[in-house]
Amino acid sequence: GRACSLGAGNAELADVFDEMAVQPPIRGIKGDRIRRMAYSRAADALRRHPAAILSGSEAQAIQGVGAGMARRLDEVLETGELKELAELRQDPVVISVRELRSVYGIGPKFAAELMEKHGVHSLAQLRESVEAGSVTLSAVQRVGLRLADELRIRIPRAEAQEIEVAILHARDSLAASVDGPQDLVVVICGSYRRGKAECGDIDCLITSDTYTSNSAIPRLKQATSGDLLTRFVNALRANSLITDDLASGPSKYMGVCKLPGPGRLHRRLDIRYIPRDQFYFGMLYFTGPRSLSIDMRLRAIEKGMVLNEYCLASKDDPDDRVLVGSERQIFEALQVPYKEPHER
Ligand code: DCP
Ligand code: MG
Ligand code: MN
Repeated sequence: GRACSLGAGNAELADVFDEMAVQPPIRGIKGDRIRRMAYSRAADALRRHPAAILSGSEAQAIQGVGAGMARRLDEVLETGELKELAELRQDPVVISVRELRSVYGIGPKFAAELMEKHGVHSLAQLRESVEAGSVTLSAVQRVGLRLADELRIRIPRAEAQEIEVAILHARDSLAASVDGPQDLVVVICGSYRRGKAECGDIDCLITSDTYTSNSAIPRLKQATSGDLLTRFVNALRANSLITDDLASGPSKYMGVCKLPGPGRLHRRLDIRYIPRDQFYFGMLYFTGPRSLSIDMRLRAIEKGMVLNEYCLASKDDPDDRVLVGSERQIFEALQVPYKEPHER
């Protein structure tokens, strides 16, 4: 519970909403995405707000905070907690859904089906049912279930650094191979780049000079990514770093890695292959945190532009892009003081 309602800062209030946003749905999954977004938006708005929020009505004046959220804020400010959240934390259905959904590949629908049709409420029961043959999982869900307990453990920074070294080593061995790419740039972003002491996963961005887009709408007109991502993933596999694949596409790979040797845990690895001309926009976005991206997008809108993970462009002419050779130049273009990754 919360110690003192009067001491509740905006960040603490935002934490309550963030926790609500990650609660699994209880009354069906319809409209759940909207509910989650409302909580996340409110949390982001509170975090960004420069002055301490002392009442719901005060908060409602901020964009992103509606009447429902204002009422909840009043409750937290007055009682020190949100009853809904306290109840959700103890709700057995919610606890079961959360446990089942902690498996990579199990979404809200399947979790509900497991509970209602198969009476499966925990990972132990899920393992039994799979063993007995009454529940069938996809290959990805089987990986998720097998590694569920390991994958929820966060990665200490020292280990993330070792993984980075191993990934860069694989990059170098790929470069040294026959027709190996000499220009493959590899940067670990996410919480790791922000200097956090622990990371949830490894977010790896790669680019090469041979991969560029010439449109502001890369999803529509993307230069062919070639097979460099596949070759890079194969190199990581050849270096015994990747143990399992979860999902992949032409510019995105999701899988599991583990450092060689005894006593190591499986870790989630995301790789994104980004066109060279979009790389710094991708770096900014995938370094996060999300709140910084939101701030900078709002700043771009104020200047009649659009910022996303691909580019900074004129609102009226998406082909009128700002070309940058560093993240710093994105900050400069928006006249926002530069922040080093560890300050973000
Ligand atoms: N990101 C975002 N919006 C999302 C998801 C991600 O802006 N809905 C960006 C910001 C994140 C980055 O991508 O910092 C990487 O996503 P992660 O989920 O891996 O988040 P972090 O690396 O920041 O945290 P963690 O340590 O939990 O992995
Ligand atoms: Mg991450
Ligand atoms: Mn990630």
